[in-house]
Amino acid sequence: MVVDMVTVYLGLGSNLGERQENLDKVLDYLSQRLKITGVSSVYDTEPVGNPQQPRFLNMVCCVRTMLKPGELLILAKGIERKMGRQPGRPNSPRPIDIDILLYGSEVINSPDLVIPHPRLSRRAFVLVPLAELAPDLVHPQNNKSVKELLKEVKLGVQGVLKLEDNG
Ligand code: PH2
Ligand code: MG
Ligand code: MG
Repeated sequence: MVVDMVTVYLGLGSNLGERQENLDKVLDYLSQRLKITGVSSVYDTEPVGNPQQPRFLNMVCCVRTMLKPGELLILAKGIERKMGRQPGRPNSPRPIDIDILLYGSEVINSPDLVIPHPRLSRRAFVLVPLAELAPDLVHPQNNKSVKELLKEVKLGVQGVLKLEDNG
């Protein structure tokens, strides 16, 4: 039997409560439903968009799954809710945000799900950790590698600080 496993990159962010604990917890929840094959370092990052909110911890993880994009979105939203995120408050601080960055090389434009993540190419807090896991991965729409995309934003990068490995 051919099993349709897809490689997916998820962006994780937290800027409310115990941020590191929130990231640990979300990885635990995700591992109950998906095979996690890679995790980046954790970065302390300046909030983008609404500067009046607390700093984020951001990281990226790579998973392998048979879930379809819509099923994965439902799983992600369910975990966000379980971890106390209030829906419908787009730019407010959140214990956890799970973004589907890339789903294989699929391009999806539906009202509730856009993949690749539309702001992926200009967000250093996504590209820096993503480049740790997959520097040569090619963006299916602009055909640039993660490494190239990172170089483009790097000139203007501020406030993406790698947390020291204290384990
Ligand atoms: N997420 C946002 C908006 N701004 N800024 C940082 N540094 N990290 C995030 O995860 C983030 C953000 C919307 O989801
Ligand atoms: Mg987000
Ligand atoms: Mg989100």
